[in-house]
Amino acid sequence: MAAAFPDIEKIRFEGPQSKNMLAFHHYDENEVVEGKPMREHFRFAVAYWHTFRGQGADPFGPGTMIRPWEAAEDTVKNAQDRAKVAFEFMQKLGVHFYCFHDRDVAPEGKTLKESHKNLDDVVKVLKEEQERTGIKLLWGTANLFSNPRYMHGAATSPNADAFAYAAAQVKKAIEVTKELGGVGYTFWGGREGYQNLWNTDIKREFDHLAAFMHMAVDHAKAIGFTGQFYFEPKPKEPTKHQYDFDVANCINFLRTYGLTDHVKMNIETNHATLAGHSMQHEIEYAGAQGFLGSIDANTGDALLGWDTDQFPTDIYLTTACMLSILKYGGLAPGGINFDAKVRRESFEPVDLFYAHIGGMDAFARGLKIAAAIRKDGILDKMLAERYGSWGTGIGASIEAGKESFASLEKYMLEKGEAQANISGRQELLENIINTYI
Ligand code: XLS
Ligand code: NI
Ligand code: NI
Repeated sequence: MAAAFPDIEKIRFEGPQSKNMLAFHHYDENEVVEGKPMREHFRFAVAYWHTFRGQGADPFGPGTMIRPWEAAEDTVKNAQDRAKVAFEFMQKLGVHFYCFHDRDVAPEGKTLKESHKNLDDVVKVLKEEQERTGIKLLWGTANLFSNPRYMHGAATSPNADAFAYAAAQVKKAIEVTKELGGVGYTFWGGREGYQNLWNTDIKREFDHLAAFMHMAVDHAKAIGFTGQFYFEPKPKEPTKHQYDFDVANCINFLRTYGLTDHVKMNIETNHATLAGHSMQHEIEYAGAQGFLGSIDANTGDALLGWDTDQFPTDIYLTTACMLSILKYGGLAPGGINFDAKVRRESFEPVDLFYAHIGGMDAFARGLKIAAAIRKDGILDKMLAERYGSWGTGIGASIEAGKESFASLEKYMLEKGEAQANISGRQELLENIINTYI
């Protein structure tokens, strides 16, 4: 097979001064930050579905992408060739992980049996390519939303056969993820949600989703798959209410149904903003509760209200992400998957490189800025001051569990008034962050 990107050399780190836009200006995978090389901080992954299956179609028109390696028909042979293109791309880019849905990598057959066989035939090539390049699978997943059989959902479908079909598909997807040495497996709700409460038995659907996830955990155990399971929150789209709404909602679901030992969060930026949160909020929420797993890095558009899945280039965003990720001890075995697509108007193969390079550089800058802020300890110092009243006296005594309403009433009756508050200094803090950016 001829090279798919013949004019593109391996993307190298050339430093901030370089004018070469097919080079990294900030991402130097070997640069050590807080005791770890950048490549280990990020564990960047390419999303197979957007980068190798995205056609650029939108509700107003068909695809625009020029992809010379795509044949007219979606055959297994074409899928195998495409897999080689994907590894050429990832190797040239210098990314060490990828993520896929079963139906991204291999065409769906006429029967389940044929689909399984198609998948196996492509997985063979993926495995060879992984061995050839050392690139690994960050997580696998199953597409339980494209086929019309899943129009009402998969695990939460009112049609029990749709549930059964989805189970068969996820069983196989976990098996091939294991076969490929995948370090994780993700559940994103697809069409698990509702369009209308008049036709929906919500309690029954929650129970079914939980039963489905328990079956996945049981099957992983049965076959010896030890990768991390992730649950990916998204509040809406395609349904008007997705059951995996946001991190808080997902954790509540996992707790209710006894799944907390097996599943962590895979948090996506554009999903956070659709839920009315910031990405920083979602990472903090998951981190504080011990559920920070992996990241789907992208960004929305402030003027568009849907999941536009753009590549992240905003240094404020990546700084906030990296501050929180460092705070909670990093992502591994998770990573940063670019669940992002080039714009419909950016239709040439080289745009795939520009897009990923930009995202990787934006995260590298975010990491360096976050590390500098942490090194100076300015946020820690201001937090320590703000919560100073908890360090000694009555605060320390409350935190130690030694006080009650009665003892606190006695304390306040004697003291008469609470000590004066100190300023929140929000503007100062925002100015300080700007001095680092
Ligand atoms: C869609 C989701 C999807 C998951 C994987 O909005 O982000 O891409 O990451 O199924
Ligand atoms: Ni995603
Ligand atoms: Ni998304």
